[in-house]
Amino acid sequence: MGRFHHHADGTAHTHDLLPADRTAPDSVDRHHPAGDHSGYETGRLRVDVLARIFGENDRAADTNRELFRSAGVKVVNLMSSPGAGKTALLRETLLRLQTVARIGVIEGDIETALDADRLAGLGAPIALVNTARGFGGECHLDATMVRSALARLPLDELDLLIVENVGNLVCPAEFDIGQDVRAMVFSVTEGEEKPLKYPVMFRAVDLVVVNKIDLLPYLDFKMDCFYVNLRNVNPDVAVIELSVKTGEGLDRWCQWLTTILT
Ligand SMILES: Nc1nc2c(ncn2[C@@H]2O[C@H](COP(=O)(O)OP(=O)(O)OP(=O)(O)O)[C@@H](O)[C@H]2O)c(=O)[nH]1
Ligand SMILES: [Mg+2]
Repeated sequence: MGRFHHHADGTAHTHDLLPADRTAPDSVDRHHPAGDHSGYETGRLRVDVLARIFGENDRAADTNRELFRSAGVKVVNLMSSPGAGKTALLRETLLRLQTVARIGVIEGDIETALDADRLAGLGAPIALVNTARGFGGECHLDATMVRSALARLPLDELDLLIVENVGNLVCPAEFDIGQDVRAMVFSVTEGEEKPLKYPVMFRAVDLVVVNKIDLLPYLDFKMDCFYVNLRNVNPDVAVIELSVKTGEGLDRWCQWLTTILT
């Protein structure tokens, strides 16, 4: 039987019992993914289960990649811990970039259409994936879940597809969804040590958006220390500091997105 995937809040998921495909980014040691899979049994069985899960996801991600390539759409996998500002950033992105590029969104959440609703009415097609509906309430999107949303998007008419992953600083980093680039939103309210504590995520991404800099005057957050920690786990990662609330730095984010299109 399956081993449970225990979360800090005491809930558990049967990660290894679900049929969905999963994979890890190249930078992740697949035999010892540093996600919170501590509930798995150790030893040979654990290795076999994870290898099967990630292998199946790899194949599904390759299928997605081919679909994206033939449709001529670039894909961003946008990740973060809950509440870092992914949806807020996406709202501003749609408002600013809809005239430049045809953007679609896959909105990933365990439950509710709350975030999808926040992005509605801005001219972009939105496909919601609730992992609690048919995907065991998983704490991340995997390639099969993303694939399930593609039929609800006019892929051929899009230039850019942004996938808002489930808010979680661990698991989403381990699953390839067939994206071109991975980006994460990091909020300064999370603390400067987070790259050291959650290295898999910070190592997996091409860009770190440092959000909520409007709050810096009210926090003890040490930006210098954050950069040291970040460079420690991912020396070459791009960084954009911004505030979705004030708009500061949003032009650099939009510029980064448009460079993906070329
Ligand atoms: N002060 C401040 N608040 C922000 C900023 N960006 C987002 N927020 C707030 O942070 C909260 C969470 O933002 P969301 O956009 O819902 O975050 P999320 O990453 O989409 O959250 P999940 O989808 O639940 O993982 C909201 O109350 C936003 O208004 C910012 O730049 N500054
Ligand atoms: Mg959100």
